[in-house]
Amino acid sequence: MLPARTVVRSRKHNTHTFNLLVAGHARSGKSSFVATLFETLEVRKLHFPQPPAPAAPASPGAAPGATDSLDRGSVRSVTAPPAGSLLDLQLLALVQHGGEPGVAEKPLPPGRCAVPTPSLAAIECDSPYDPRERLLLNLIDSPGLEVPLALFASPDSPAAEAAAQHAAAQYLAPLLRYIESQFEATLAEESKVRRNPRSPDFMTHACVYMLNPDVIIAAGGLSLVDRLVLAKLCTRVNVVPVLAKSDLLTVRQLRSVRALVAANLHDHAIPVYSFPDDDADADADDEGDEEPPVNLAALVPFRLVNSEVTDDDPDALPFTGLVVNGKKILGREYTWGVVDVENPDHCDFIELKNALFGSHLDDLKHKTRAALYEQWRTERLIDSQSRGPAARLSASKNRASYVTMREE
Ligand SMILES: Nc1nc2c(ncn2[C@@H]2O[C@H](COP(=O)(O)OP(=O)(O)OP(=O)(O)O)[C@@H](O)[C@H]2O)c(=O)[nH]1
Ligand SMILES: [Mg+2]
Repeated sequence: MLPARTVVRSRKHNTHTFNLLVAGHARSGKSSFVATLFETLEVRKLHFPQPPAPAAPASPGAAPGATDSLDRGSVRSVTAPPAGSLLDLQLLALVQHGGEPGVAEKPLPPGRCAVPTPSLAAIECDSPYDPRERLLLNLIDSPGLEVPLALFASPDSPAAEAAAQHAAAQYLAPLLRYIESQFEATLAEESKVRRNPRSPDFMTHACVYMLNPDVIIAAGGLSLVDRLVLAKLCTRVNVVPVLAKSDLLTVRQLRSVRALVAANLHDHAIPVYSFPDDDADADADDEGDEEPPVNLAALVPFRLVNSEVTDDDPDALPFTGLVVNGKKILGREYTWGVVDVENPDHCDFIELKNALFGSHLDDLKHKTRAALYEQWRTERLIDSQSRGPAARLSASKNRASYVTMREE
């Protein structure tokens, strides 16, 4: 079992906002991961943003380029029924939200999207790590990266390199626009004369990056497109690489593909999120703890399997999961057996979830603000200074406000 984090004890739950982006190869299971993850959460409430009133003027501090997802100022909350299934929850949400079941919104993002798309509702759930804490989750699905397999025939040719650069730039553009618009919104909030201490945390705290094993095998490791995408993405978000569809690999394939990716990340100095071993001391002192701590760094890239959506009963709606021996599990069924997503012997889903939403949540949020946001902000100010007096004025206002904030 993972060691408990230090928590501020109070009768009221601590609520941590966490914004998780899911990106990576096309058809690798990004949307399935979002749906599977959602099924494992103890959902308490769904917070649907209300559309802004049509006549309302734009707020003076509104960030240029900020997306609709930021307009969460007015929110309608929907409480989950006790031990409700996803279907119950969705139906309840639809009814309370005034929608028509079947045609109205669902809390999850759509399965396919042209730009990064957050879940329609912020998901308030129990921390899987500590029941005294709550999470306010935004799960952001995104379009897939098409890795041009034709490039692998002669990967070192100038033409292949140019094509890889082009594919990476095309893929990155909407992702970076999304992540940077959240930084922009944070900067706008910080720059207000009267800052809202309850301003939501817009920033993207982590990105689960899915790698399709067949693409890795065909390219003999991380392709140039992947390396370019990952290197750039890592400058803006904490990237956690995962090996998608690991149920399709044999034990030996899994071992070699995983080692290959880990070696490529190291050799090309791609700064993916490195899991700090901050629990080591606590564990050394804790002799009563029977299970050894999980070495998360050694699990990168995490082996991932998502649940199937099944519809065996013609009278029932399809649902994420399957029924085995009368019991609902999240998994995939084969002629030779069943992969259980939540069984750590089968894949690393639980370790990944515990790391993101539990043991490393604070560190991911801290790195986002202290390193990634600060880096973006510095670049943004230098850029606006080089663009002329008007931009310089706005940059210096930002800086002054930021210094004041630091000193407060
Ligand atoms: N074997 C296996 N198949 C999976 C897994 N996860 C998803 N799939 C299947 O892969 C296909 C694509 O899944 P999606 O979740 O739509 O993948 P995606 O990455 O969102 O796809 P795009 O949005 O089109 O890029 C579907 O047929 C899924 O059932 C997995 O863990 N193992
Ligand atoms: Mg999808």
